[in-house]
Amino acid sequence: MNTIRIGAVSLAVAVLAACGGGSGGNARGVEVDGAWIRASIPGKDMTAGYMSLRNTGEAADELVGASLPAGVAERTEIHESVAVGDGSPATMGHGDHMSGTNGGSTPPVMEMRRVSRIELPEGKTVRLEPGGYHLMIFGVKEPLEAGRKVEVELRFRHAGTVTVTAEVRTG
Ligand SMILES: [Cu+2]
Repeated sequence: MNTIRIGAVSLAVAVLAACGGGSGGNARGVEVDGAWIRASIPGKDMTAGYMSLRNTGEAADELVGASLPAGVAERTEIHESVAVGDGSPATMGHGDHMSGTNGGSTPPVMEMRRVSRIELPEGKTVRLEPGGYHLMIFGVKEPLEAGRKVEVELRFRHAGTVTVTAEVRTG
């Protein structure tokens, strides 16, 4: 009997410790800072969102999804911008016989791709910023003007759903 009681007590302590983690208050283990959305240009219904994510928990987590209120935008994806085509013949756009002495100095082209998640190692800060990871926001219903505040719902594999307020800025 005694051993069972001890087991139950230490389990309770472990649960308390896990819940007491994120002192920032708005996330169990993930703190979100500096969220902003780029003001959209009239006639374009696409824009991007940025922020920094700090995993204050004791284990790795992942950002797996995000969304804006349905009245603001239709769909939000997680994207990554990457430099591609650095000197590869395919990007030259003419002929397929390279002399081989060119040195391959084609400037890299920035391209973005959808990713299913962003890994958040414990104790680390991962930034969503121009030229890197970002939230791609599609189907913006009306132009998002600077100064406006938009609620962004973030879904983490372990920390669950966290809602933050992002400010719309021009850059
Ligand atoms: Cu994108």
